[in-house]
Amino acid sequence: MNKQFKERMQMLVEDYEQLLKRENKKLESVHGLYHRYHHPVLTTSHVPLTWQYDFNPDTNPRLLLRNGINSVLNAGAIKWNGKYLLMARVEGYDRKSFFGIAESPNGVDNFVFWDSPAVIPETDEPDTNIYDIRLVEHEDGWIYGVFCTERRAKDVPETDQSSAVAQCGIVRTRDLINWERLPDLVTPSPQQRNVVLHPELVNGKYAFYTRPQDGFIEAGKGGGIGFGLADDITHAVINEEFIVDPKVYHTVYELKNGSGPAPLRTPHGWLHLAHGVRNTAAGLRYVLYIFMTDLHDLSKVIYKPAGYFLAPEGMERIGDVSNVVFSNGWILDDDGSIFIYYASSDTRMHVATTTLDTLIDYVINTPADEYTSAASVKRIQSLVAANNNFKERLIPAATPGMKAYKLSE
Ligand code: M1P
Repeated sequence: MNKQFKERMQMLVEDYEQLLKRENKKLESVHGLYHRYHHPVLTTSHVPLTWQYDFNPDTNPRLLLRNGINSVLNAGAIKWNGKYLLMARVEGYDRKSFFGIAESPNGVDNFVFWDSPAVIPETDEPDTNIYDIRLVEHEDGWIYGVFCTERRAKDVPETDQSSAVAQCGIVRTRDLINWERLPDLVTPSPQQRNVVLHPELVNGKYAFYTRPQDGFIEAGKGGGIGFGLADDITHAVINEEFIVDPKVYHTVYELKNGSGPAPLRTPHGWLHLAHGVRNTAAGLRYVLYIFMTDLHDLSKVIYKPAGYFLAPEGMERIGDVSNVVFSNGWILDDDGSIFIYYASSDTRMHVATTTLDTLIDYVINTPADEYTSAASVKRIQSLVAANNNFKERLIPAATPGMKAYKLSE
């Protein structure tokens, strides 16, 4: 082993071990809805060195990187044997994504990847790329993973090397190690992304939230969150698909939207986390929003606060695909705590913590969108009027004329 090899190995191993031990600090929350954390929970630096380097001094005397990792993002999540597990989309320098499971004792730090990436069997039509898995413990006893499988579009000329078809792949497991691949979901739509399996049967059928789209990037006449039932999960076919949460002009989901993780059952309804996409002069902006559907009629949205719940902030705004937050995993703990796992700018994973009670309060009591500026002003006026009853608890802000108040001590 030469000196360069030895020094590089020591540096790599020391940095890696320090990172895995690093504590994550909960940040103050001004809005009270959730707490962000100081550090991302999973990054490319968390990926095992053994996936990236050949540690044989004979074949890699300079200890050069042999298999670079570009990003760690869009993780499914599950609590399993007392550990918080993220099944992350790990993307190599070669642009191919695969899934790696990392576990943490507390859900906010010390995430360590399992020894090897997950082996996902293929169907007769091999996947070119797989990503964005949603994990769900289903009432039928299996743990399912539904993910996006991407393949090159057929019948396109050789000059077109970017047209692709996205569909929903399905795997299931009992141990998160051995995965059984089922046939891809069949729906009436040309393409699907962001498909989520509902955790309970509906009239004995498997219920899916879908995201129909006409093209690979452009949602076209699709783009809302759809819903459909399949008789058999081993050959899942949705014959009738309809939109439960449409895209809407001049909202944060004007261009497209998609379900996040599987919804959570609450006494008031099913709690959903989703992403919405809008246009800006600087490109697309992805934010997270929350809504609730009826306990008995899953296709009926009963509460939907206006606007976003979580938007990219600070360093989250910068990355491979900037101005994006995306979530396909959350964990509800026995004590009512919720861990929301989200990726920023298609680059790294973060956690935000909150409670089920807080999210129920948020979804039920936050005003809904009324779609015009005038309606927004009216809403604020009635809030100001209602707050007049509590004026004695407020003092004017220091600058006269600034219509801002702060709570008195
Ligand atoms: O780049 C942002 C996201 O774009 C896609 O989401 P959607 O289909 O809603 O546009 C996904 O490819 C996702 O992985 C990615 O984070």
